[in-house]
Amino acid sequence: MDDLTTLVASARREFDACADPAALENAKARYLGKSGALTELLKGLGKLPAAERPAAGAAINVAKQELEDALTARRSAIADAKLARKLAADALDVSLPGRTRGIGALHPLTRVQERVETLFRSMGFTVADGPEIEDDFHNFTALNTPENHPARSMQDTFYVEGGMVLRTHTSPIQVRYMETHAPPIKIIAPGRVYRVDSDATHSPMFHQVEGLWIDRDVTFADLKATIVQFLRRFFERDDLEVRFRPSFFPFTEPSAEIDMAFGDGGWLEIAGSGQVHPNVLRAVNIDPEEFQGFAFGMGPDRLAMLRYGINDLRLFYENDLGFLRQFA
Ligand code: 2NL
Repeated sequence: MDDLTTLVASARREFDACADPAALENAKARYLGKSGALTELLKGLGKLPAAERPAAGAAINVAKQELEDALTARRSAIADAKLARKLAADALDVSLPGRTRGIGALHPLTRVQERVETLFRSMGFTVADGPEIEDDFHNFTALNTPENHPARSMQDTFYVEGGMVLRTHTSPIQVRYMETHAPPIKIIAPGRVYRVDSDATHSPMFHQVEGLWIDRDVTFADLKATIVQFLRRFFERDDLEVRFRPSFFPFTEPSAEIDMAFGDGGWLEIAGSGQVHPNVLRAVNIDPEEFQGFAFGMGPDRLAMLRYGINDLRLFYENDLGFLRQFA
C-alpha cells in the first residue's frame, strides 16, 4: 500500500515539525482523530472486497502503531528540549557576583544600651535582668509607693491578668536582686518599660536603665562621682557640666534630678536619683541602720537622641530601614 507509506512519512514530517505539545496534539488529530487521514482509511475498509480486507486492515494497524510510536518519540523530544532550555537558562554563571546575605546591624537603642552597660561594668557594676510582667509588690509596694499613688491607676499603667502590670520602671529588677543577694550590691538594670503615654516624646514602650549601689557607706558623693564619670565618658566630653537639682521620688530620700549642660547656657534633664529610702531597704529585709546607698534611673532613649541628634523618639520604633541604616 503506497498510500499508507506516503501517509506515514508525511505524518512523521509533520510531527517532527511540531515544537510544542499543543501543535503535536493538533497534528495527531489530523491523522488519528475522528476524521483523521488514517481513520478515513479504516472507514474505507468496508468498501474493499472481502478477500482484501484482512491484509489491508493489518497494514493500516501497522501504520497506526508507527504513528503512535512517532508521537511518543516526538513528545519526549519536545519535553527534553524544554528541559534543556530551562537548564541552559538556570545554568550557574560562575563569573556573576555571589548572592550575599545582608550583614545587618544593631539598632541604635541596642548600641546605646550596650555602651551604657560597658561603661558601668568598667566601674564595677553587674548587669541584672528580670521579668517585664510584674506584680504589685515588686513594681510599687516595695518601692514605697503609696496605695493611692496615681502611677498605680489604669490611666498610667497597663494592667494584665491577675492584677499583674507591665513594669513601669526597671526598679523591680533591683528589688528582686536585693531579695536574693546580700550587700554589697552594685548593679544596673536596663530594659523595656511600659506606660500609658503616646506622643512625639513618649512611646507606650520605652527603655530605662536604673542603677543601685548598696553598702555600709555609699553616699550621695558616690552618686555624684558615678553619674558625672558615666556622662563624661558616654558623651566623650571630659568637661561636661552636671547639675543635681532637689526633687522628690517615693523610693529615694533625699532625691535629685540630674541635668547636664548643653548648647550655650541650657540644661537638659537626663536622670532622676537619690539615696535609697529606708522603707525600700526594709521591704527587702536589708537593715537601713547597717546599709545605705544610692539609686538612679535614666532614659537611654533620651541618651540615644542626644548622641545621634534625633528629635523624634518615635523614629526609633518605626523600623524604617532608611532611618536605621544611618547608624549601621
Ligand atoms: C527617673 C527617676 C529613679 C530610682 C529611679 C530606685 C530603685 C530602687 C530603689 C530606689 Cl530599687 N530607687 N530607682 C531612684 C530615683 C530615681 O528614676 O526620672 N527616671 C527616668
